[in-house]
Parts: sequence; C-alpha cells; structure tokens
Amino acid sequence: MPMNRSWRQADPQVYKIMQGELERQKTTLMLIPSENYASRAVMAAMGSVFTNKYAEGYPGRRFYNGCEFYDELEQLAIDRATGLFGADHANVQLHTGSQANMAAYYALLEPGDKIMALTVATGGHLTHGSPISFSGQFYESHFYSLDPETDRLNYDMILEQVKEVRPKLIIAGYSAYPRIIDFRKFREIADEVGAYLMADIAHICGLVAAETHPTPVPYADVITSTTHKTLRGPRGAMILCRQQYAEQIDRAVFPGIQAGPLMQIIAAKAVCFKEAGEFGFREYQRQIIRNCQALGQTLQEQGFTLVTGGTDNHLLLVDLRNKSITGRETADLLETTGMIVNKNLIPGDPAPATETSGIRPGTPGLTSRGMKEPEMKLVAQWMARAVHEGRDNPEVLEEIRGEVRELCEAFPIYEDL
Ligand code: DSN
Repeated sequence: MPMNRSWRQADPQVYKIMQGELERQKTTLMLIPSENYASRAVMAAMGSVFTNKYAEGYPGRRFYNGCEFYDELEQLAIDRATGLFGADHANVQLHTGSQANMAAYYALLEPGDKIMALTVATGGHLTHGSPISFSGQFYESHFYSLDPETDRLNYDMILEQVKEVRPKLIIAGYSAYPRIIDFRKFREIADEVGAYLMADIAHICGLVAAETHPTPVPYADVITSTTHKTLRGPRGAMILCRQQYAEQIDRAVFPGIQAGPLMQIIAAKAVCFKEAGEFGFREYQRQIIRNCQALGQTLQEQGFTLVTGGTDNHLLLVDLRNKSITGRETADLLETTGMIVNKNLIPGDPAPATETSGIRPGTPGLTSRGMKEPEMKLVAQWMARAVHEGRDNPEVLEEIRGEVRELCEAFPIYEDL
C-alpha cells in the first residue's frame, strides 16, 4: 500500500467533501457558542505522526514500548494545563466532555449515588443526570432549579434544594447559561451537605484560562472541560483536580473508561494550552464577551427577548416566543443566509427539544475571525431582518446571504488553505 500519496491523491472523494466544508466555514458565520476555529498549529498537531502509536498508561508507566516522546509530550501537556489553570493535577487523555464527566463520576461515586445539577431544559448538559444519558441511569439524579423570577442561579434557593436531596456530588457548569457562575457559593453549598463539587467548565474554559470568568480551581474538587470551545483547541477534553483525587481520576480514565489515548490530540491540547497562555489570548476572550454583549444589545433593540436580560459570557439565550417562530424554524431560516446558530430550549419552554422556543447564538468563532462590536451590530440586524422580513421573502434572505458573504471575505479564516 502506498504511504506517501497526498490526501487528495489517496482519496479524492473525501478530499472533495473536506473542500466543501472548508468553503462552508469560509463563507458562513459560526454563531454556535460551543464551536470555534482551531489554529493551524493545533490542526497540524492533530494530523501528525503521533497518531501512529499506542501509549496506554501514563508518562513513565506505559503498557507499550517506544513511548519516550509520548511521555515527554503528555507530561508537557499536563504541566501546561496545570500551569494555565493553577490546578494541582490534570488528566489530558479524555476523548470528549461526556467521557470526562463519566470518568469524574466513576472516580468519586458508587452506582446509585445522588448527583444534582441543572436540567438540560434549564441549561444543563445531558451528562448531568438526564434520564436519557448514562448519568441519569447509573446515578440517582436530582435537579436544582433556576430562580423562576430571574432565570438566574439563586444560591439561597439552591442551598434549600440541595439540603432536601443531600447529593453526594453537585455539578456547577452549563451549556446554555449566559451569566457568571459563583463557584465559591457552590463550594459553601456543597460543604453544607458534605458533597463533592464538580465544575463543568466546557463552555467557559477559555474565559477561565484568561481570567475573564472567575476560576473554580480553589473551590471545586474536580473540574471537567472540553478543549475545543472557547479554549480554541482540538476536539477533546480534560479533567483538572485537587491532588488528593489525582490517582482516583487517573485510574477512572485509564483503565476505567478508556484504553489507548489519542496522542495526536494530546499534542494538539499541548499546543492550545501554550496558545492560551500567550499574549493576546486574554484580550481575545475579553473581546468574545464584548462582542456577545454588543450582539445581544442590538438584538434587544430589534425587539428580541434575552433570557436573563443579557450576558456576561460568550453566549446569548434568545426567547423567540414574542416573534411567533420556533427555535428550529429560526435556525433553519438563518442557515439560508449563512448565519449558523443552534436552536435551544429556554427555561420553562413549552416546545419540545426538537423544536424549542429559543436560539443560543455565541461569539467565540466570529471573534476568532477578528470581528468586533460594529460587525456584531450588523449580524444582529441581519438576524432580525431575516426573522422579521425573510420568512416569506426569499429575496430578502438572498440579499442578507450576499452581505454575510462579503463580511466573511473581509474577515477570512485559514487564508492559505
Ligand atoms: N456540545 C455541547 C454544546 O453545544 O453545548 C453539547 O454537548
């Protein structure tokens, strides 16, 4: 079998599909807050020779020979992760955020133990105890709620709910919550009932690394995260924890729930941790927030309702009920204009998850392209115009599509690809 053909020569069919995707990414606006553009360096690491080797185990304790560079690589990734976040210990082998959560539970809990989080419908994640996920089937899941008046975390209310359930583990960290999370308050709540505190910072990881969101490190026993969202690394995950849980966590990851680590992804994680510590990353994260606030403010000026009235982070939750259009319809409509958003449940949503009454736009991707507040205003105006005028008017949608293309050309990605 030839080994040295280019991708294009070896498989023109897959190569062509990739080219289509590259063109899509170049000419559309990435407004899904859990997505981002990895740097060329991160992508190169993912496509490197590190993909060719098994390295089960940990640095200095491998079950395969020939791991000298893998030990050096993984230790570097661990050291960079602990240095970046100020954590005692890092496990960088997790393939996904769901697996990071699974490993954290596996390390700290027995089957049937009580866990407590927000529901998916109020901003939590499937792996936070949803009955359709392993987390709601292997553990006894309970949920605290948002304050019905404000749709925000109300720590006094959560304390009361936690005291009733007395969970063994409390999860703080969400997929659709636009406000600051007070991890110190969650620590106090966990201490009241002797629970572990797990922070799932998948969404806000970059903000935390840049100190534009308060860190959970002094307060949480275990922190799980993906590495590809605001952190802008490869598609993957990690766990940070206190030293006292390091061995339990490592054992839960390997051999507990995973075998061979994806060393090429660990290489890319190392690169992204370095990039996140570099000059410019903090300003990038600040701009993500400023952009999100500008996007939200213009949407409000256009008559849109934001859950909690605004945002402190990288995402908005837009309640579309006053616009007589569902989240699914809006996301499909905006896609025709090149603005890619995802539908999302809003607190108390009367619609099912397949339809929803909300969308969840976010700004990490647009900010990576170099866009600032003036561009956010344009994007919000186009979103509003599409919803207000475009539903029965393909010409309006076509016009917006043209404007989106022009904006994308003015803020290119991967110029030499
Ligand atoms: N990928 C997460 C998000 O979009 O928030 C959900 O798993």
